[in-house]
Formats: sequence, C-alpha cells, structure tokens
Amino acid sequence: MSEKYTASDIKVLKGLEGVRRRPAMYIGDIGKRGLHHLVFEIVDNAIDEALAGYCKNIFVTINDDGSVSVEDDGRGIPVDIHPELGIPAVEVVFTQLHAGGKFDSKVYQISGGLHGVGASVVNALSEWLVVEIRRDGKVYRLRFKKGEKVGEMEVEDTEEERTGTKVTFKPDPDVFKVTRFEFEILRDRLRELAFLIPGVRIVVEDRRSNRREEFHYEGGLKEFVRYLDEAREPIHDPFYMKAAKNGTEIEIALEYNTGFVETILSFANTINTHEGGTHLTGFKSALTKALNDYGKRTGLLKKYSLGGDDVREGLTAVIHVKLKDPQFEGQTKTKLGNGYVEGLVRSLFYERFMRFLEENPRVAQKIIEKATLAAKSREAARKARELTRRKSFLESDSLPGKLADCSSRDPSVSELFIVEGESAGGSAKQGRNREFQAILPLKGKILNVEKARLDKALSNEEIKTIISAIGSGLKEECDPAKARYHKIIIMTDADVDGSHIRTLLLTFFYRLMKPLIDAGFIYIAQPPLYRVQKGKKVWYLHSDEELEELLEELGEEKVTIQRYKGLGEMNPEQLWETTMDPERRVLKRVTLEDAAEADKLFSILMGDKVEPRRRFIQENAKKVVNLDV
Ligand code: 28F
Repeated sequence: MSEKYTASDIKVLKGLEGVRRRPAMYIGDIGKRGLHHLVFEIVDNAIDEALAGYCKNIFVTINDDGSVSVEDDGRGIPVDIHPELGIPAVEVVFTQLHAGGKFDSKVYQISGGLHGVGASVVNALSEWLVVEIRRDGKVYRLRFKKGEKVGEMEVEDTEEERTGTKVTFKPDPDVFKVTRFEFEILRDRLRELAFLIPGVRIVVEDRRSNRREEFHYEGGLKEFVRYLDEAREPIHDPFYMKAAKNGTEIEIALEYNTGFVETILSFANTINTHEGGTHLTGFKSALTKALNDYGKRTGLLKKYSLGGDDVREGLTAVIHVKLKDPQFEGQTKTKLGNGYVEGLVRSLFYERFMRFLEENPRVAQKIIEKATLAAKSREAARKARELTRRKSFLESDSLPGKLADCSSRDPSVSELFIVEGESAGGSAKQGRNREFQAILPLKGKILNVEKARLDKALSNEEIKTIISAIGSGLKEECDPAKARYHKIIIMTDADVDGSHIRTLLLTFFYRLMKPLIDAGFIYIAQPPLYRVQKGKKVWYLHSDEELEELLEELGEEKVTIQRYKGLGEMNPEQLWETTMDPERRVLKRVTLEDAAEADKLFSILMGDKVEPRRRFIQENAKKVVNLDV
C-alpha cells in the first residue's frame, strides 16, 4: 500500500469494502450460485471481447488448487496509464467498481453480465487474483489479495505474437459458504454461451478430475434447438430468423417435434431470462396469430381456432434479443422488462414466420394439423375436468380414498409420502406419525407424462390421485401456496424399478407441477441399504462405502448383516426409524440447477429415442442412479 491515499484511492477502498461487506448485493448470494457467478462475470468480459470481434477462443479451467482460470485470445486489457487516476487501465478495471466498458456504450455496443459489476467485484471477493495480459510482445502481470494490489505491475518480454487476457482467482472462504467449483454448472452455462455466440470456441476443463469439453457451434440457435431436441423427433427443418430494427437485434430458431412438451428458452444479451418477459410475450402472441391467420386463409382451419397452448405443443424454440438498455425485472432479475421489445418481436417474427409458412406449405400443414389435434384434445380434457370439478364440488370429501391423510391442516408442517407399492404403503401407514404425515401408496408405475398429452395424463388414476391429494393445481395454474403439504416425499425401493418410478414421478412434477420444485417442496427419501446388528446394537447404512467403513471398525466381531431389497422388507417400526422419523432420516431435496438441462435430461430419459438414452446412461451412470437433477 502506498503511504498516502489520494482521493481516488479512498473511493476505491470504499467501493470494494462495500462489496465485501454486502457481497449478495453484487452477486446475488454467497452460496453455490454466487460462487459460480464469479466465473461468469470474468467470462462475460471475454465474451464482450468476442462480440466486439477480437476474440475467438475462451478457456475456462478449474485448477488443482480449486482456483479458476479464464483466458481469452482477444486484444488484452489496455495497460496504459489512466490520465486522471495515474494507474494502468487494467488496474482500474480490477479495482474500480463499475469501471470498464460495460457502462460506456462507446467501447462495447452490447454487453452481457447479469448485474454488470464485473472484474472488480470478483477481485474484491477473491482470496487472491492474478491477471496476465499479453500485448505488444510483452506479458504484464498484476496480483491482488482480497481486492488490494500486491506489489507493482510486472512486465516481461516474450517472443510471442499472441495477445489476450488471463485471469486466475481463488474465491475467498471468508466470504463464501462454499468454495468448491462444480464442473457441471460451468459446463452447462458455457455450452449455452457457445450456442448464443456462434463461432466462438469455449473449452472447459477440470484438472481435478481430468474432464474436458469443447463447445464450438457455427450454426448458433439452429444448432441449439437441434441439441435441445436430440431425444425428440423433429417434423421439419428448423425455422431461423435474424433481424434488427432501431438498434435492437432479434434472433429466433424453432422446430416442432412429434412430442407434446413445450420448450422455449429466452435470452437477452446472452442472459438467460428464466422468467421470460416482453420478448417471450411478443413471440408467443405472434406465433398464435400467424398460425391462425395462415390456417384460416388457406382453409386448413375451419371449425377450430388455435389457442396459445395448442400452437406450442411439441414446440422447441430459442429466442435471443440484443438491446442497448436491457431492464431486468422479477424475483431473480431474469425477466426482460423493456416494453418496446414486445411489439418489435411480434411484428418482425410474425412477418418472417408467415413467409416461412407460405414458402413451406407442407411444413405449415403439418404444424397446423398438429396444433388442431392439440386443440381438440384440450377441448376434450376441459370437458373431462369440468365433470370431475363438478363431482368434487358436490361431494364434501374429494380426497382420494387411497390417501391416508394426516390430521394437521397446516401445510407448512404436513408431509406427503408417495410410496411405491401397496405393501410398503401399508408399513408406512402403520409406522408414520399420523399427526403430520400422510401416506399415498401407488399401485404400479405412473403414466409417462413425457409421452402423453395432458388429457391422457389426467385420465390416469395414479396421476389423478396425486393431483387431488396435493391440491395445488396444474401447469400455469399450479400454485405452491395451495399445496396441502410443504414436503412431498418420493419413497421408492433402491432398485432399478424404484429408480424408474422415481424418474416417472420427477418427470410428472417437472412437467406439470414445476412451481413445487422451485418452491423446494419435492424430496426423495433415502431408505437404508443395510442393517447391521452386533448384540443389541443396530446400525442402518445407506451405501456400500458406509458398510465397509463400519465393518473395518468392528473388524473381528460377530455381526449380522441384512441387505434390504425393498421397502417392503422393513417392518413399520424400522421404516419409521430409518426413513420417516424427521430426527433420524436423510431426505434429499430436488433442485433444478439448470432448467434447460433438466428439460433435456427428462426428454432423454423418458422419451421415445433409445440411442440418446443408452448413450446418456452410459456416460452418466451415477447421475441416473441418484437422479438429483
Ligand atoms: C479472462 C477475461 O477480461 N478480456 C478482456 C479486453 C479488451 C479490451 C478491454 C477487455 C479499456 C480501459 C475499459 C483492448 N483494446 N477476459 C477479459 N479483453 N477490456 S476485458 O477494454 C476495456 C476498456 O478500460 C480492449 C482496445 N479496447 C479494448
């Protein structure tokens, strides 16, 4: 540190101290999400350099010591002395809050960055950080600790021509609750970025486990929809458009497949707008209108008019808008708010998609026939639902007969166990605490909702039972506030059948009651695999490793080991002790790290195509076994 502080030094310290005092204000949270966000902030700067047309390759590496390096082959951050601050430009970028090109639209036209806070925030929250710049045949190196510069900038001559920026940092354990980077989280987002920025090559590597993946897609969004639909059967070649008006750029790719699931991803300036927004609204209304207008004009549509849900059945689409002044709203700041975007997307997409329909009449016919079928079945489902609604309205008790409900009416303490098989269901009913635990036994496998349209799913007895027991409603109407239980626990055997039923149930919740997953209401019970007894002492163990460990400890002594093949082998008391008692059980909460990947995962696991599933299971044997998506 220098002896005397200048006014700008003080401002710097104040800024970065603020970041360390309130990290969540800058990166969202200090858990897993915020941790990985650090990497994406640095990657965003490299991406900006790629969007500006100067960088082709980006390398992201998790190093052996748990630090992360991000390297690009762009121009290298400038190192010349800043005229007012009297320090190298790169030092400004890493120490001044909000410094850099992001807020200076002259430097970069369009920029990503979820919060736009950049390199200085990452620096402030790192135990240490090193930035290396290659420019003009030299390497410049600057080191920091917790955001503060350590020593002066090093300069070395190199013989090399290459230019670029490399940033290596280790997150500060005093700030973050977790500091271990997960390859999968980095990989999934980097793949997404590579689809969004065609031509750029992104290499992600994990030195700890020797994993490496490379993403490079010349086809951009067109390739993105093909990737999302890998396990589905498309009914035509993708539609693609790119258009710009008044400085706003719109890019859309879509295709219809033979399935019934709607998959629409939307982005603004490369940011995944999970909560949608004006670009998505404009797209949806134009899609519905274009297909109705075309259908009526050509006579393909006579009796039926297509609804929004009808034209989105079996649709996979990606929308990317780039704009100068993005406004992000919503709970997680992932909803695009700029009002003018809605009309812009609506008119530009309508025009291009209409032209596509006119130029491809056979594809248009297929799409309209598919949507008409959807409209018809939706009408049938509506009638069927009305019937059941009326019935439940007339009957005072509409809960399914198979449900052994709990006596509490307070959802926040109530638990629903969905149990595989009648016999395990019986044990669970006897073993439970009936005050707050309800049991719903399932007879066999539930219907695969990935392959069935809603009306068919709703006529399935097991599915109807689950829906009415939970009481939260379905799809758009699904409201966690109406759920009768805040813990819905899937309890299946630890074998192949059990794992299949668990996947069917998770697919059901993901497709029809996703808000319950988002609310953190869905859990998986972890029944033990082994019971070990020595004299009067009993141990319940959940894995082979645990068993091995215990046996080593007991080594010579006489023990009896029982391996549970299914829940049915446990008596009610054992089931309570090991799997249901809140004091002793292990529950796994189902979370969705990445909705797009989860979407694809379910389509692979539950869809028609055998080859993607076989390959996936081979590559992810472990993930399928504990399917903690
Ligand atoms: C590993 C992370 O951060 N790459 C970057 C550049 C290039 C320029 C730049 C970045 C200038 C002074 C704001 C170079 N030459 N990768 C990166 N590559 N920033 S960040 O300029 C930033 C502005 O402060 C760059 C000419 N213009 C811009």
